[in-house]
Formats: sequence, C-alpha cells, structure tokens
Amino acid sequence: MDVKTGFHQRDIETMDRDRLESLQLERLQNTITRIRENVEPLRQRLDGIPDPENLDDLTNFPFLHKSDLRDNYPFGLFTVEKQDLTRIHASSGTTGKPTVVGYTQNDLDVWATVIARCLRGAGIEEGWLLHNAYGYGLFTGGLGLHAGAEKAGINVVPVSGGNTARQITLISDFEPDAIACTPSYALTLAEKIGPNTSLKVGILGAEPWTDETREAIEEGLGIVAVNIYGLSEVIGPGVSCETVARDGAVIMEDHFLPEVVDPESGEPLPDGEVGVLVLTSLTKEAFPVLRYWTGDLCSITREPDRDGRTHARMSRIVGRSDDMLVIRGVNVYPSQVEHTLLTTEGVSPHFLLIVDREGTLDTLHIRCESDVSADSYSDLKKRVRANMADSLGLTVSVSVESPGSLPRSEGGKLSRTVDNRS
Ligand code: DLL
Repeated sequence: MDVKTGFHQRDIETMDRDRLESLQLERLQNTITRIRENVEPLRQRLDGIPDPENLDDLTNFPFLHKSDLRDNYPFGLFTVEKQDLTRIHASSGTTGKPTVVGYTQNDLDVWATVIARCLRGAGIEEGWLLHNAYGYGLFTGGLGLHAGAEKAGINVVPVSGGNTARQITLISDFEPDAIACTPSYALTLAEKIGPNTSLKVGILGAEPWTDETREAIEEGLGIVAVNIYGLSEVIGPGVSCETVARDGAVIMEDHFLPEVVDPESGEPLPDGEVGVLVLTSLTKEAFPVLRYWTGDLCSITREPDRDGRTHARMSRIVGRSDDMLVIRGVNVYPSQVEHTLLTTEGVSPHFLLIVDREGTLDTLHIRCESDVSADSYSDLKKRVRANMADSLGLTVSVSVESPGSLPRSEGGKLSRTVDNRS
C-alpha cells in the first residue's frame, strides 16, 4: 500500500523540544490566568496555588474530573458567555446528564488544525476523498473530522454513522481514498465489502481496540489503519493520532499537555510506564481544562518519531480506570481479553464479555465467533479457556458461535461488555 506520511505544519510538528516546552509554559500560564479570572466554581479551588514557573509546577494543581462537569452542568465551567460560543457538543454518558463542551471560533480553528495534522500524518493527501462515517451531531467525531479534513484540502463525504447498505453503495460509487469510523464499524464494513475497494487509509478511534483488531481490519479492508484518540472534554478527536508509521499516537503537544499519573496516588509516572492520562489544554478559550483526569490508561514517550516529529507519542489505551472488571478479586481489562482472544487461532474479532454473579461468585462468560468448522468448536473452546487461564489467571466459561451471531457495530461505539452484577 503506497501511503506516505505528510505534514500540515511541519515547523510546529518538528519543533525543537526546548522551544516547544517554553511555548507550553507560556500557554499554561495564560490558561491558568484565564481560568482564575473567569471560572467562578474553580477560583476558590485554585486560590493560593502559585502560578507555575516551570512545567513541573503543574503538579501543584488539583485534577479536574468528569464529575466537575456534571456538577456545573451545562455551562458552569466555561470562560465565556453563552452568546460568545460558536458551537456546543455533548457526550451522552451512560447515566444522567450529558457532558457539555463549548467552543469559540478560535477553538474550532485550533480543532480543525490538529485534525488536519492527523489526516496528513496518516498519509491522506490533498484532493483525496474521505468517507466520514463518524456520527454527525452532538458527538464530536463527525463534525470534528469534517472541519479538519476541509482545512487540509481533503474532500469529505459527510455520510455519518448507520445505514450500512447506503454506506456500501457510496463507497463503491464515489470511490473514496480514506475512511473515518470506529474500529468496530470498520470490522462491520470489512465483512461486507472486503479488501478490494478504493480505500487506502482508515482513521479509526473513539473506542478501545488492539493491534490484533488492527491486523484484522487492515487485512479485511485492505487499508492502513491508524489510531486517532481524543475526548470531548479536551476538544474531541485530534488530541493525538498515529502516522503511517503506526508507532504511537502523536499528541498535539502545542495545544494539549500530557501527564501520566499513578491511578491510585495521582503522582506523576516516568515515561514508558502505564498510568492515567491527564490532559491540560493550552490554547482553548471557551472551556479550558486544567489537569483533566481522562481515566484512560496508557504510557507516553518523548522520543522523536522516525519522521522527525518531536511531540510526545502515546501508546494505545490499554483500558480505562473505570472499565476494569474485578472478577473474583482478579483485575481484568476488556482489552486484555481481546488481545488473548485474537491471538488464539481460529477466533474472529467479534466477542462479548458477560459478567454475572452466581450466589457470591463472580463469573465471566466469553462469547466469541469462529469461522472454523463447527466440528472444531469444542477444541477451540478448550484453547480459549486455557489461554485465558494463562493470561488472566482466571477460569472463564466460553461459547464459540458461528459467524454473524454476535452484535456488530452499526456505526457508533460498540460496547462489548455486559455486567449483570450492578
Ligand atoms: O470519542 C472523540 C473521538 C471521536 C475520538 C472520533 C476519536 C475519533 P468521547 O465520546 O468524549 O469522544 O469519548 C472519549 O473515548 O476518553 C476514551 O475512553 C475513548 N477513546 C477515544 N478514542 C480512543 C482510542 C470521542 N483511539 C473516550 N482508543 C476517551 C481507545 C478511545 N479509546
């Protein structure tokens, strides 16, 4: 596949680290001043903490949590009046009120710029056609990718999520070069259209996925699949994105300052160690976030990438501090289960984890699919159980089912865990 990485702002993307860090410090100081002056609910919390004189001083500041957004629903943490906003997005939490985020025109410009970097870095060239199957609406995926693509001179088909039959027709008729959607939806499409299409690149994210799933998608759709990461609270997609090298997602560090901290103590961890990603926005106007606790677990490196980018890169999200399942005292992340499943020969990348409680005992049942002949199901089941016992240290029950038995993504994020205990 002839896909080459490109730059949208080469000078910034390859900026000397010392210069980058002094820019970050200056922007951090401005962000803190902006919050102190304009965000009433946080003023008291930040009171008495001296302004940072270097980037390490950031650790003197408290974390901001999702609950702070809920407590100040809908606009309480914004620095501008409602009439000065240009756009509002929201993410629908599983319970209660949505998380609401706001943007000024300048925020939207920054967002489009970071997405333009993501798309160019992933090898999408000016004049290419991008089939954008992220949902348009309150979700940040559709409109976020859209504006960035336009900024980079990429044509967009704003198809949004859902209606797979129509998506397939459009892919075959319009012959897009690239697609943006969730990895689970890429799997759905791969099953239906296979690898022989015009598509060369996929910009996939918004939900956790593993390298094994990437392999299945790259083979199934015949594309280079890069991982894009982001969250509404910080801006939306485009906080970081892999390049064609697929060697960690480059964090747009001139706009977002990353820290990785210990999930229990909140203390900073050295590069390379897995902990909770904490992000500070450096240029956001309407809704700046200081030390936002993403809950996403990953590690970061500050080594330059092979193409000379100097911004930090983050690993895949290995789990969320709140999606960890505790089963009979054993901590299990769904991504570990996914990894073990997909390295077991004969299992296809579709599965569902069902957690239950029988009496006082937690149980984990894994439903997975295979395209091997049904005669081999019982052998496969044994191998999955043995591999899970090895990798998780947990006895699980397993059912192997025929292709197409389990739910598929219909466009959005696919939840693969059902916890019946709560
Ligand atoms: O999912 C933004 C987005 C849209 C990212 C399109 C990428 C592509 P939220 O709905 O606020 O925003 O959900 C954010 O999704 O904290 C992670 O837990 C998860 N997430 C996002 N990207 C990835 C990824 C969008 N590449 C939450 N890998 C985040 C793993 C991801 N998890």
